[in-house]
Amino acid sequence: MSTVIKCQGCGAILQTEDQSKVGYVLSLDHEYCQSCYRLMHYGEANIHFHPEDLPNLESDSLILMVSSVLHLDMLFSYPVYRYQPDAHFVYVINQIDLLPQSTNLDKLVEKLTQKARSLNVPFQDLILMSAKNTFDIENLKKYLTSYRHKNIYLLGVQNSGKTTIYKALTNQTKALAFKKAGLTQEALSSPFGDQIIYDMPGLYQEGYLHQLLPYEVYKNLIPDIEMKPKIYQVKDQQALMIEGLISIVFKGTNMSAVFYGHQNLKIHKTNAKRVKELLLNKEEHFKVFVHDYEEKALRIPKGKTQITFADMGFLHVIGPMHLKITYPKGMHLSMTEATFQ
Ligand SMILES: Nc1nc2c(ncn2[C@@H]2O[C@H](COP(=O)(O)OP(=O)(O)OP(=O)(O)O)[C@@H](O)[C@H]2O)c(=O)[nH]1
Ligand SMILES: [Mg+2]
Repeated sequence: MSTVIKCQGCGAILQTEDQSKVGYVLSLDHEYCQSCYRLMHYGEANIHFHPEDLPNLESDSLILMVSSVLHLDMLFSYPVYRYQPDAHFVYVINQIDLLPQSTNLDKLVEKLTQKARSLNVPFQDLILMSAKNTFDIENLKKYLTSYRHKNIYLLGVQNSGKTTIYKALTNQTKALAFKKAGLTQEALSSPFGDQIIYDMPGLYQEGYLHQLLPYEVYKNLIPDIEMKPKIYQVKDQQALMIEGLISIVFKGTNMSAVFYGHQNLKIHKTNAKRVKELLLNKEEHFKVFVHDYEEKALRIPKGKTQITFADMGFLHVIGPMHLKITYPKGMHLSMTEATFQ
């Protein structure tokens, strides 16, 4: 009988036959597959594989649906409870350390709970936490032991921090947690008291930065520390250019816009007339650019509106005003009420 050996970084089954497939190693006595090794030592990400099927989950289980605060607009879009109606679901909103410190977290919980109720999402609890905060991890440990389920699954979209939580809960040091989306390939598992915690491969979400840009580029665009507000006063027909990726043309009077994202993002104001030319000659002007763009015209109603740009960050604007946004073709963009003030 042949035994299955898994990569300790991503859970892929190790194999020596096909270099183009996941889990490839020169020799089966290696701890890490070649992709994990290259990611750890050279920061390179070659193979990009996205498991598409929902994994098999035991019925009498506790499922932690992990979401990053960057993905809040899509929070309830995976109806996992339809696939496994007997399980208990707890929503874990991770990476709250990315939100501005002034965020009213109680209000956020209230809003998300309301939304879940209006969508008839069955769940036991909704927890806000940061996997980087030891206090939050200790609280989560205590919380999990209050459940009697044998199996605890960490499930959720790619890059939401499942592996980071798994490592912190189980003191596993070898599993890899990086900004590379789709890193975990197969379930990793570890005992947790008399329970077992499973770190599952991330669910694939369309339109995020990893679909549009190489890892070496997008890892520098996804925020990793508190997103401090960048405030802009804009006049009619002025535009904000965000890296070489997004342009936002404003129409209205007395307008301001606040951008929340990676601290090193390059944002500058320009005239709407220059946007086309800048994007046409993007190679001369920007470090980051794509080749295909699409355009969206948005009518912003009275009050505060949040525009989410994939997993890059948020723009807050106060309507009424009109916006014309040019952005990479296929990038996820949504308009919602502000999830934080
Ligand atoms: N600031 C901050 N970063 C976090 C937190 N949790 C995870 N991260 C970072 O987010 C990135 C992705 O984390 P992972 O744990 O690999 O995410 P994942 O959900 O396992 O991703 P996949 O395996 O691709 O599905 C890593 O760079 C982590 O360091 C958090 O609470 N706060
Ligand atoms: Mg993972």
